[in-house]
Amino acid sequence: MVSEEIAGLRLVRLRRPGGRVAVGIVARDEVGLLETDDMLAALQAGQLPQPAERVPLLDAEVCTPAEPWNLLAPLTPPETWAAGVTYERSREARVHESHGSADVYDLVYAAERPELFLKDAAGRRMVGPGEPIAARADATWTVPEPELAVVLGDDRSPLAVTIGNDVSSRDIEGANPLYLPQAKIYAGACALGPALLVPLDWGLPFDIELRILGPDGETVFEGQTSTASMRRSIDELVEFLCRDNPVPSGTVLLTGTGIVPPDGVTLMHGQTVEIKISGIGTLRNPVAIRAVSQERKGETLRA
Ligand code: DO4
Ligand code: MG
Repeated sequence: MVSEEIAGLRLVRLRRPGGRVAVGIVARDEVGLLETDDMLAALQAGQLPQPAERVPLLDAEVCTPAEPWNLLAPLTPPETWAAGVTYERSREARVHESHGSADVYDLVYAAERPELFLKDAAGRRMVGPGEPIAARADATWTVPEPELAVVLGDDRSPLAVTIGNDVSSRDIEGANPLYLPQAKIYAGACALGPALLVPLDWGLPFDIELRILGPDGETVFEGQTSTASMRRSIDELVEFLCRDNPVPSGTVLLTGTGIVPPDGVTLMHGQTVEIKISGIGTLRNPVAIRAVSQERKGETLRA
């Protein structure tokens, strides 16, 4: 896919071992650190100050900083919501995984009211760049969902975009649409990052690419789409989300997937998921399988 680079301000959050967290402005292959660790405050400030310190980027696409700095998720949203069935490809996949028994997906695709669900709160189930996303121990079919994610400000207007991975258990969701929260909400089911982009032109479509890589770096699946194929606008999704709903500042809204891997593909231990969105960068996460002890008392993540 030929990606048109989307211009705008690109921001990341870095941490130094031992504590200091700083918001930084990405400029080519370095990050200019600001005095603040508060991404939301930086986004809402009218004008940003000159960076006080510069950190080289070893890889500007995935935003890997030089040591001793580490990349963090760009923010910890108080709430993360997601829209569903906003692309024709997602509508087809839902009808297929439910063995054609549920027409709710056809109906919601064409309806005035979108599907919206709560994906996470306070970052409890969210990971940042480089951290493991997870498949549930009781799921047999887990897929990544690469989605444009929108950060909302005080007045609930879109402040910035980032990349979101709405990792989902298709077998659980396909068994019964009422199982959707269990298919979508569990530890490691959401990834955000690597950067936030404040686009100069909010009207331009974003190209989205997904790659699932095997343990030796081989491509297991790759696909592309564009937000130009999305049936609904960002403004429409935000308006529905905020209707009679006290959505807090810093909330993130994932806007739905337009890329669905074929039936044989399920996320497995040792794989890596890469999602690239033009202008934002590439979000890369290894896959872990959640291992539950026989008594289901304790659980651990194998990454
Ligand atoms: O209806 C199920 C959710 C679909 C979804 O998450 C998506 O389309 O991205
Ligand atoms: Mg989704």
